[in-house]
Amino acid sequence: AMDSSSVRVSSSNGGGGDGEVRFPLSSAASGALIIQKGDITKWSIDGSTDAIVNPANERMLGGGGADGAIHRAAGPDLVQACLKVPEVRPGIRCPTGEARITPGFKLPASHVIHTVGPIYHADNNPAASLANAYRNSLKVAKENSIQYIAFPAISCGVYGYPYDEAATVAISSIKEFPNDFKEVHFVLFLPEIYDTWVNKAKELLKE
Ligand code: AR6
Repeated sequence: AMDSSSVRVSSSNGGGGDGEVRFPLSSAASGALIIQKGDITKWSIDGSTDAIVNPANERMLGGGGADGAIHRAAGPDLVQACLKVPEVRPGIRCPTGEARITPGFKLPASHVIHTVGPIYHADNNPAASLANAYRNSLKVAKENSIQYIAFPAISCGVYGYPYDEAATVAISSIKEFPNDFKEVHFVLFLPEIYDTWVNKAKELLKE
């Protein structure tokens, strides 16, 4: 992220995980998909305009899981910025499958893109909703000239999405944007999800 006050030693593995695998997103351009283990609240790319994606809920005022960790790390300015996002219906700032952007405040990343994945067992078409969450996050990033973006495994925690199905949707959705980003990262907390994502990327991003 933009940061003139300190020098960071590591650049692209702010998650601090041990595993990191890189896949090309297109044959022509330099875009890459990078899958790594770690904590998304620690992620940034030094000196760049970057964003982490927050797996939020429709109220968009914080919660548990990664959402809670992101709000704690960003500090109280984040919920204040979220409160300024207009409600589209009473109590709802970000309907399932949509995305909204705020600054990152105390996070190392300069922006947070809030999106809402489906509740797996409550959604009529969870695959479509999850694909929309990824696509709309990438669209919002593009509109804000963000070249580096990091996703967690949206809906794979509290929202109960099966890991293998989620990996298919996640990686297929990223593939729809082969030339728009320098790096799209997945920063994955759980080893089992990391392994699932790496295997799926090998399958779907084979040259
Ligand atoms: N960095 C990376 N991944 C993380 C982190 C972290 N710091 N913390 C958790 N994960 P979840 P959802 C992983 O439940 O399923 C919240 O209450 C976690 O292991 O955070 O989309 C919201 O307010 C899991 O694999 O998000 C919503 O109400 C993945 O992130 C609801 O949960 C997503 O798990 C959203 O549920």
